[in-house]
Amino acid sequence: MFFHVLTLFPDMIMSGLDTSILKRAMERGIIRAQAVNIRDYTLDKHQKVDDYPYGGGAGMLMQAQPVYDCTMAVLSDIEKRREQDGLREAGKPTRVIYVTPQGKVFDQKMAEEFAKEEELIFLCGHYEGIDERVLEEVVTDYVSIGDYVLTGGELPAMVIIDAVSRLVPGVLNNDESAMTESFDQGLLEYPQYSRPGIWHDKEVPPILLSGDHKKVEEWRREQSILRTKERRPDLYEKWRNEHDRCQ
Ligand code: 6GU
Repeated sequence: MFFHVLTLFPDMIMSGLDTSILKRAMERGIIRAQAVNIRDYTLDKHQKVDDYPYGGGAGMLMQAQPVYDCTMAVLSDIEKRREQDGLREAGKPTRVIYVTPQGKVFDQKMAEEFAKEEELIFLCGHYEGIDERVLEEVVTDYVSIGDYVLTGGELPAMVIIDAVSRLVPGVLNNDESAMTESFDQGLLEYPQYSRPGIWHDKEVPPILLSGDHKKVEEWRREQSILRTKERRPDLYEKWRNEHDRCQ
């Protein structure tokens, strides 16, 4: 999986991805990432990439030209590389994801869809956004990470890259993969305990020490359901409808 992030703050992206599990995956060549500076594509003699919005209003807008040229350069690099690699996936359209609070809200299901791609392009906006005309021409997916406003698309792009990367085969080791269960069936993870058996007068639920694997599994499933009902009634309702059963 190769992530291309088009941004005015490339250092933010590269330093964000250069740690922990993603760093290990990049060193192993399982995932690749590059941050492309949109400013490198401006034709303005003062390197300007923004201007005032027509009609007035607060803030500045990113202009169409540098965003368009930057996107086209990355798309054509991808196509060239595919042709060199012996036409693998050649001609396949590459998704261009614009991260914006006006997008569809990102979830685990979307992460699974994105993980099927070989290359993903993220377009990060800043200021008050990007000229609508270039968005119409290059963007395939509008994606938000939740109903709040951030200063730019870099953190959302990194959030999505993290969630997608951990689904790419080989990125996680076995222990890490076990964590996948959280949203797997639309339920939250059950509570977990480690040593010591008693801490602050609190005992580990005795069933976990019983050695009865079937009972443990039943208990965990019950806890997942209870926890989802309590903490995320919206997810619980969805789970109940999808499983068409009562608890
Ligand atoms: Cl994707 N971008 C920005 N700028 N703010 C956000 C967001 C994205 N998702 C939630 N807030």
